[in-house]
Order: sequence, then C-alpha cells, then structure tokens
Amino acid sequence: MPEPKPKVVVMIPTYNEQENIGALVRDILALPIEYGLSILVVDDDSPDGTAGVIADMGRLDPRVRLLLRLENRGRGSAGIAGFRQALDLGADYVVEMDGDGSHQPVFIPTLLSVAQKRDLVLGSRFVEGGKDADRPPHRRLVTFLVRHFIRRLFAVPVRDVSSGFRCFRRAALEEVGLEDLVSTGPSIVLEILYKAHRLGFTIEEVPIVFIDRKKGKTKLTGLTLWRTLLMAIRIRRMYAHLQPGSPK
Ligand SMILES: Nc1nc2c(ncn2[C@@H]2O[C@H](COP(=O)(O)OP(=O)(O)O)[C@@H](O)[C@H]2O)c(=O)[nH]1
Ligand SMILES: [Mg+2]
Repeated sequence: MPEPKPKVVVMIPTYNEQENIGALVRDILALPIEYGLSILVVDDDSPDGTAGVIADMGRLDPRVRLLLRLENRGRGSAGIAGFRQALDLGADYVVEMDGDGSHQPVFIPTLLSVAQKRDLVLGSRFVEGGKDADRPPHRRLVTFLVRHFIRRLFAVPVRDVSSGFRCFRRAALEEVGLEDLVSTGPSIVLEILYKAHRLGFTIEEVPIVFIDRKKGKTKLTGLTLWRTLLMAIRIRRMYAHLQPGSPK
C-alpha cells in the first residue's frame, strides 16, 4: 500500500472577499503538489455573499470547505477557529493566507517544502527576492513603521513580522495553545509569531511577492491599527517570560 499523502489545509479568513475568493480558491486547487489538499475559508457572514461562493464551490469539490461564523466577527477569532478546525481535519501542515489576492498561491509549494525542516515558515516581503509590489506609498509607510516598532518590541529575528502568509507544522500549531490566545483582531498574526518565538520554534522566512488587492477594500482602519499596536505591547508583557519548552 502506498503511504498516505501528508495533509495540508489552507486556511483563509474572509470578510467581504466575494470578488476575490473564487479565483484564489481555483488557483490553489490547481497547484501541482503532492499533498492531500483542502481549503478552509472562515467567513464571518460577509454581507457581500462570500460564503455563498464557497458553499457553491464546495458542492462541486469536497476539498473546498466553509466555516461560517454567525455570532462573532474578527480576523483574530476567525483565524483561531480556522486553525482549530484545520487540526480537527487532521492537517499535518496548515497554511494561512489572506483571501484578497495579495498572497499568491504560487508560493505555497515553497512554504510547504521549507516546513519539512522548520516549525513555522513565513512568506516574507523583506528578504532577498521578496517584494511589496505596487502598494500605495501610505501603506508602505504603515508597514515600515509597524515592522520596525514590532521588531524592536519583540526582539524577533524576523523581517516581515506582520506577514499573514505562513505555514505551520502540526505539532507547532498544537504547541502554540490556540485556546489561550487573546487577540480577536489582526494582532493575532503578531501574537502567534511572538509566542512561537518565545517558545523557541524554528522560524524561517522565504521570499514572496505581495501584490496590492485589486478588488474590494481593506478592513484595516487607522483605529484598528492603533488597537493592534497597543495589543502588541500587551502581547509582549504576556509572553516575555516564556522559555522554550515552558508550559504555556
Ligand atoms: N473572517 C474574517 N476575516 C477578516 C476579517 N477582517 C479581515 N479579514 C480577512 O483577513 C484578510 C486580511 O484583511 P485585509 O482587509 O486585506 O487587511 P490588510 O491586508 O492588512 O489590508 C482578508 O482575507 C480579509 O478578508 C474579519 O473580521 N473576519
Ligand atoms: Mg489585504
């Protein structure tokens, strides 16, 4: 009997990505990879009908799954629910990515291959070969300031600290302790990164080209950004004492 293929779940949180999600899911399904693949879209009942697109695709292809959340909204709580479900689905690897087209599926095979020897692999705009393509100057400035502030605050040897395009080995995701995470919003990306770093995970960055979303709108407002930075300070306080192997 041939060995069963390792399972990868690609987890995509969405809010109002109806115009983007269909093409993204199709591109992921078309990837030439030797894994048992499924795609889990975690939608917070987007008013634009994103969930309907995924439900329709799922009827035609069982690899496409929808986690529809009716009660809560938030990038963070959606991501946590998605990770939990990915583990329940038996994932050996979990890839997390945005649903707006900024993260391109073509980089998924590299994330997966590096995840064979690392706990956490980040798709990075700021390592050699990576790029932050065609983004408006104000978004670049925001990314620059956040990146330098967070790198100093967390003292992490990572260039693209706010990257939400990344791949976890199952054991690493289990060790993060999803049930104890406190972020409900976008700070989830930073919280998991910092906790992983404090717990001594092996982390590697691989270059990606990040493209600006072509359709739909960002959910990141000025207020959300400030909240995220304040959360980062709280996150540092919460986890600074952690040591590799320490109880969570
Ligand atoms: N489920 C869920 N997804 C969200 C929420 N807010 C943002 N997202 C998704 O998270 C990803 C990144 O959000 P985006 O608005 O593009 O933020 P930006 O890339 O920082 O401008 C996209 O796939 C969004 O649809 C939310 O409240 N709930
Ligand atoms: Mg985006």
